Amino acid sequence: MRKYAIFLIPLILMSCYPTVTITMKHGVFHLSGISSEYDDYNMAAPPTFSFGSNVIFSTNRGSAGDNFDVWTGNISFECGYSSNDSISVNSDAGGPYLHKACNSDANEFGPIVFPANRKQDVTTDVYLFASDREANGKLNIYFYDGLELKLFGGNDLNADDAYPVYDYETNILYFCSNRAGNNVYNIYYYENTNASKLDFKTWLSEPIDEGNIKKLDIVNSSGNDKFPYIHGNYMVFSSDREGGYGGYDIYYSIKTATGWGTPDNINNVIKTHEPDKFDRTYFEKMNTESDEYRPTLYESGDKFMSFTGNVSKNKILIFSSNREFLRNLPSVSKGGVDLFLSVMPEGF
Ligand SMILES: [Ca+2]
Ligand SMILES: [Ca+2]
Ligand SMILES: [Ca+2]
Repeated sequence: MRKYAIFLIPLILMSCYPTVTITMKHGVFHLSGISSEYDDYNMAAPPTFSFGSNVIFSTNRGSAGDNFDVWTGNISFECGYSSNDSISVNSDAGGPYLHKACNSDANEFGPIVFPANRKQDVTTDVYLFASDREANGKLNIYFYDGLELKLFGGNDLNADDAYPVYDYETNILYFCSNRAGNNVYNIYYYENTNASKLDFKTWLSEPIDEGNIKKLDIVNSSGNDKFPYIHGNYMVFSSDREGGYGGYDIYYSIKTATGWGTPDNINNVIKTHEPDKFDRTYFEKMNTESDEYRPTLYESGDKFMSFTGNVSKNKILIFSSNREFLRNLPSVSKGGVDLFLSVMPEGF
């Protein structure tokens, strides 16, 4: 089948070709181009997912498995010429994230960018990640403010803190930590009550009264609750709590006027929203008996995608998993933990 790279679509539309409506079925795509035989985790992309998006992720491929670094890469969508063609997803690894202050001989996990344009007082992008480079081997959250690397002021230096994400609507920073003991992770939040007064980067780095960092009890369980990520009124995270499909599963919570709702296993979304439109030729459940880690959620669509029918109604979720066999797919895992992309069903 003849395929056209997605960036050609606007040119096609401007010519005498008929309008193309891309039907983006929900399903799970193995990001085989960017995954490696080593472990590939923690991908993050800009909030709105374009036809082609630059991404950052964490991988230990650069040291043949010795330690994790932040790498760059990209993802692009490709569709067929007619509306009946399904979409495919291409991905490529770039290389180690170039700013030397970020990567070290220790581990770097959970990179995320707080883009400058999301908040008035952030004039440059802020890069965050977690690293265990201190002598005691504990994970702490670091950020690079465009000039230098700084420690997040809310780190507990004697515990593991990682996976920060900022909700721009409510000015709340979420992250996970095992500071409560027993080596179990919970999700915490820290409200920015100085959002209108204090420079964002100053706020991130200033020391925090530990009492201002609170557990988000509605989403936490007696198991590990990790990798919070906010998109609009959705929080997605992973947990190894009782009642899942095995190991870590992805859960979601929806925010209403009364706060975050009780989380649900994300496999239930499929049953709820679109039971008849399963395409088993390439669909695979998001949560499996293997582990599903660090989900991140995006709008699919930019100015080019918005006119293409139901594509703009979908959200895109990226996660990583150590599943070995990709059911109903021609490929198998590259090895270790690999990266996956899921197009969420309409209505999610
Ligand atoms: Ca490293
Ligand atoms: Ca699982
Ligand atoms: Ca891998």
